[in-house]
Amino acid sequence: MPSAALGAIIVSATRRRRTQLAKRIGDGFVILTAAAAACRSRDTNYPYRPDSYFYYLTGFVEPQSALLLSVKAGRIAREILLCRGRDRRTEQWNGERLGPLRARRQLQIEETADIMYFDSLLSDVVSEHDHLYCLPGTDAALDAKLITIISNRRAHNRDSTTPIQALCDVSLHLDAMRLIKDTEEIELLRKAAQISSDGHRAAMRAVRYSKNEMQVEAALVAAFRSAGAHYAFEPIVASGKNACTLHYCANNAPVRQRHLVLVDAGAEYCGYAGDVTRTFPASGKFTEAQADVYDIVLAAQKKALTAIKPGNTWSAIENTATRTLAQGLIDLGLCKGTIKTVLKKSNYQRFYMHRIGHFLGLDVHDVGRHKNIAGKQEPLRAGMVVTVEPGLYIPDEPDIPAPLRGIGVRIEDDVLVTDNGKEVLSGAPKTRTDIEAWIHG
Ligand SMILES: [Mn+2]
Repeated sequence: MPSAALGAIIVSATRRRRTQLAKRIGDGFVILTAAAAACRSRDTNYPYRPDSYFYYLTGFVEPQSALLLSVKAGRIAREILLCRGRDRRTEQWNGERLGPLRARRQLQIEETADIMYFDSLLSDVVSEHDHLYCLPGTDAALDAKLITIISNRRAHNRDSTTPIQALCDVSLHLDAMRLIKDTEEIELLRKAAQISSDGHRAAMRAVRYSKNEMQVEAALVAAFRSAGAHYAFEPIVASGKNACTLHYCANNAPVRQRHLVLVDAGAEYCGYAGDVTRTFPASGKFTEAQADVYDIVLAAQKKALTAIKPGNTWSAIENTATRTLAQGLIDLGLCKGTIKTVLKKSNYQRFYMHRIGHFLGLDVHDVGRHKNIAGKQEPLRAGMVVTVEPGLYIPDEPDIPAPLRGIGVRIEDDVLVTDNGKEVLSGAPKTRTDIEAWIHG
């Protein structure tokens, strides 16, 4: 949860974003609902996480809430936040609610109301509009209500109201906004990346005394929690050949001295995600084979980072990293042929089978596309935040030279695209020398 001072900054940003959305839409009625609490088992829930779009526009973190915006001529004509009313008995069990009265002041929203009035306010405000903006398919109950409204309007159009002309996906506008991070978001992403990096430092320090992946994970998560963060996704703590399973998450295998440990984890701070990967030796010292593979991935990451600047495309970044990885695989004897044929035949894909990175923001795989609708590469623009994460995963298979079998290495950093180039937001030890020094520190 954001502190009071931080909350105020987030709130003023959300107010500005609602105004921006109104400008983009022109005329229409926007309906966004908070995510439902997710049941974990029987009567226990997962920790509550608001829907990213709803949070982006409200900064509000309670379930059973909704935002209604009536937009006319590019301005907000009416804005209403609906939330749970105060209830002493329920709050005694489940914690304090903000309630509509305080929400109005703290969230700087013109009107607030108890969520029990949702249906009546919805039909009230919707009657003034013929374009509806929502996230179809994310809230089945709301979808059903909107379809009823649409069919009722058509059936009763003898009076002055026109039928609903369009049910629009508001993500088209919100994704375009979320893709370019504003100042407040950049601050929070910077912090999320810093806490993520600190978690990795703690994990590296813990590895020498860890007999099992779970102990490394515990050190990582302790660092996140003590910095006021959660994890943005289930951490990957993969020792030995488990590192070759891209989304490994069992995190319960023994850590052996001869293993490399791959940790892919990110802190979530005030809703914003970090996503950092480091790979380090359990013994504190890379073997020769591990060092060879590691240095290839590191070189590929360096190349890709150099290519991060406005105007460059994802494929340009991908190509420079892939070329370095492919050349490395040839040098290791794992790919046969010239660099040209290895790239052309995609032979490297046996060892590198994912993409170079993704957008990062409120979601770890954040909104935004690598290509536009026409299939053309979208160039990077200042204000985007991306990950850069090449890797090599050498299977434990008979045709592979024994020392290389089961080595998995990925190196991932979080990067802000700036006007002149980039700013790397994450900063855990990355060269072999720095990693070994830190582990022994
Ligand atoms: Mn990632």
